[in-house]
Amino acid sequence: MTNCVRIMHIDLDAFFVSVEQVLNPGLRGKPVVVDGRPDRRGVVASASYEARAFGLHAGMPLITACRLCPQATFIEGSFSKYGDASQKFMAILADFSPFLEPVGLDEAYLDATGFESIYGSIYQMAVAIKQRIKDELELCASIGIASQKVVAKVASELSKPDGLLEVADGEARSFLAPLPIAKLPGIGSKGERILNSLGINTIGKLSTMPLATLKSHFGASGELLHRYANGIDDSIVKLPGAAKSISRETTFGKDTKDRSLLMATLRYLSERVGSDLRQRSKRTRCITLKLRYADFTTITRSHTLRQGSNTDQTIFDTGLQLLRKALSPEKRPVRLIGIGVSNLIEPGKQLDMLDSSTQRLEQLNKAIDHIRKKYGFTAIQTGRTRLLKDIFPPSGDGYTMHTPSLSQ
Ligand code: DCP
Ligand code: CA
Repeated sequence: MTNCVRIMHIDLDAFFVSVEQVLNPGLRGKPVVVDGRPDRRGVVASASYEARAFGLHAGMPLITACRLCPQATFIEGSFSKYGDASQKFMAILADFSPFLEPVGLDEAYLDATGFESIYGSIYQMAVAIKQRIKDELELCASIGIASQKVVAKVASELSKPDGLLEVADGEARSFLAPLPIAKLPGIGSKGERILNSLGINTIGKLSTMPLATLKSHFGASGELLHRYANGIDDSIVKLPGAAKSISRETTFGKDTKDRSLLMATLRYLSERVGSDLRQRSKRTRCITLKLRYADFTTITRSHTLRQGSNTDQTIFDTGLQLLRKALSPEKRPVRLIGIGVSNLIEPGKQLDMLDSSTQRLEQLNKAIDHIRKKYGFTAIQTGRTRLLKDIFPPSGDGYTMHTPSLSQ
């Protein structure tokens, strides 16, 4: 048997509601709603499938939910319980494969490539995972299996609730083709409207749209949509937490003395590092700039922060100070620039000590991460990185640089 890539996407059904139903079995099989997070009062966070039959869904104003389904039980969320359940869920998955990428609380990707020999088949492995989650947590998980992360995600979603759906290697495109475009990650309600107005309502139709047309409507993320619609996604299952440091660097096509280009590149690389740092839920205490001059001499300069930080702004501002100091007055041309963070710490209790402007900055960074995750990295650009648009071609999820900035 050939060992093609097999990725699972595992997602718990009606997560918050199901945890409440485990704690209060009287609520099982009934329409139940958990209220929104503290920062999003007044909306449905999670609705049981019985409540969904009445049209209720996450994000719906509670007032509407009450009107559509007055007999539902409305519960105020208790977030520590969901955190506990999430930890147990991830621990079960980690027993099956160490190649695990948690996404949020109730979702994860698992690289199961080569595990056929242990479980008979990947499908059987998924059956075993679902069974353990049911036995130990009394929760239902839906699982999609495919050769690409994006297809596995679509499959798990489609299989809900309590589902299991495998898309054979090589079948991704034909599996996606008949589905409505809204099923494709990356297409929000606005994207759906635009595509519908162009007469595109299935992923199959989307897959045959000329790339140029997609790019004219969606910018750089048009390329990502094109790839997804065609079942192409070579992103790997990323293990979190393992890194002791995170860095990004790039070599310029032509050695440069141009300070604005150096600054713009530094900003972009800082944003890449910042986003990775936040994804790993870490803060940094040490920021390091790396420069290689045209004659290949390489220098690194570091700065230790008094307080841990995870914002793009701190990484960039510190990097910029180091850059200003490092650039020699006679201006030697630069061949490579890089920025890294180390001395990584868990956020812990430090958050309480942050002043309100830092907290606001962290919120902003999180919001940007969210949009970028949905629409691609270049969907949001700072004033500085826009300069890069003229120099590097934006690809689906960032700028294509001569040296992919992927050093961890
Ligand atoms: N969540 C939230 N606000 C939202 C969406 C979700 O607070 N707008 C929370 C509550 C969910 C949990 O995140 O229980 C997981 O989100 P999902 O989108 O996976 O939704 P569910 O798990 O509730 O349902 P599904 O069965 O569709 O996965
Ligand atoms: Ca879920």
